[in-house]
Amino acid sequence: RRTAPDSAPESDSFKARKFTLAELVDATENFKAEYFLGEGGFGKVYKGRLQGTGEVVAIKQLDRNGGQGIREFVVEVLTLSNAEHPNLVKLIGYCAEGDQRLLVYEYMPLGSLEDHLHVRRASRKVLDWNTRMKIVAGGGEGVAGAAKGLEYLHNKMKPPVIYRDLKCSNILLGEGYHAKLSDFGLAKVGPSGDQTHVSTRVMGTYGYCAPDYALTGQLTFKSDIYSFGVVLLEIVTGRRAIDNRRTGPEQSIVEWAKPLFKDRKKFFQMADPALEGQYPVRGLYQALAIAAMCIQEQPNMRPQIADIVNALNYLVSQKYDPKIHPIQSPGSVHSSRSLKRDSEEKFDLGFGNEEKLEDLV
Ligand code: ACK
Repeated sequence: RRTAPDSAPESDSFKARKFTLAELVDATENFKAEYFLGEGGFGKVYKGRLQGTGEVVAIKQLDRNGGQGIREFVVEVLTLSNAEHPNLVKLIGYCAEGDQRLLVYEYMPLGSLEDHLHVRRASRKVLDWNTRMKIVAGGGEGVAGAAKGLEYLHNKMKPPVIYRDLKCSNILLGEGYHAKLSDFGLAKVGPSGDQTHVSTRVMGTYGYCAPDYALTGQLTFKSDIYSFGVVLLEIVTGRRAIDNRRTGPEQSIVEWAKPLFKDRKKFFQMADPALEGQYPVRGLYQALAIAAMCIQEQPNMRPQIADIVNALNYLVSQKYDPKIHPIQSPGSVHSSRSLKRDSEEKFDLGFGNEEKLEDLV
């Protein structure tokens, strides 16, 4: 079930192009309001069309708020110039003129996963189960998902990279919901030699940040795995990582999920109501099992990304098919014998158990 590793490119095989400010002003008709796509952590993003090639791109104009923005700019150019993978947003080029810092990326026509999951639009259908799994895990015809992008950063890049800011708003979607990771301003080169962590100032996004990293500032690959677990939980449940419209422990998706993970009869309560029961039961269990392992408090209990990719490859093969999967509702499902057998044999999700991911699928 393991897919062939896709090797990292030679470091000089991909070079970001240097743009002049005039070229990017041209491409966006002087950053015209109608081309504004949105505002990310580090600046405003515009859609543009490059003169000459006609290529449609996304142009991020970094905030000019002192040194931090510049550092992120350099990290992003260096990280992405050295990376090339179908699940990482391609950096086409950059511009550093006067105090202006801009990054030019491939344009991702469907926008962010955050927007698809959490913003209802009349013009758009709710993401169905199969599409959600494709985004996270990939699906058929060599289309890999967000997890593969993380695997590339952790296991294929030389030196390996900790992403540090994995969240739904940084997962962008191309045609056919092909998912790519974006925004590498916080990325860090991973520990080398015998080191298990790099010590840094704690940065990232509240709600996605691993508790061990938040507490100690010790950043490990397992910090990204925790964030991945939060993203997977959001995808399955439709809840936000932090939801300020709720009160108490329900505000945090992790605090809400932990007690539910202890009782498998409650798993059905966790499926996004917007799915209207249209998901394969085993798929729901497996996705939640993976998420539960990723968000464990102890970093060394969290799985490695390669194991997650393996488990997800299997999960994505369990497509939802309305002809063979009845629509689920909490009441109807508990009486299903086959489900009981599946769940009791394979999914004992007591929090902190030491089952390997392979055993779960
Ligand atoms: O959710 P969105 O539509 O997708 O709004 C945000 C906004 O810019 C701030 O990050 C969008 N965005 C960022 N990078 C790209 C890109 N490469 N292609 C298309 N949209 C992008 C993101």
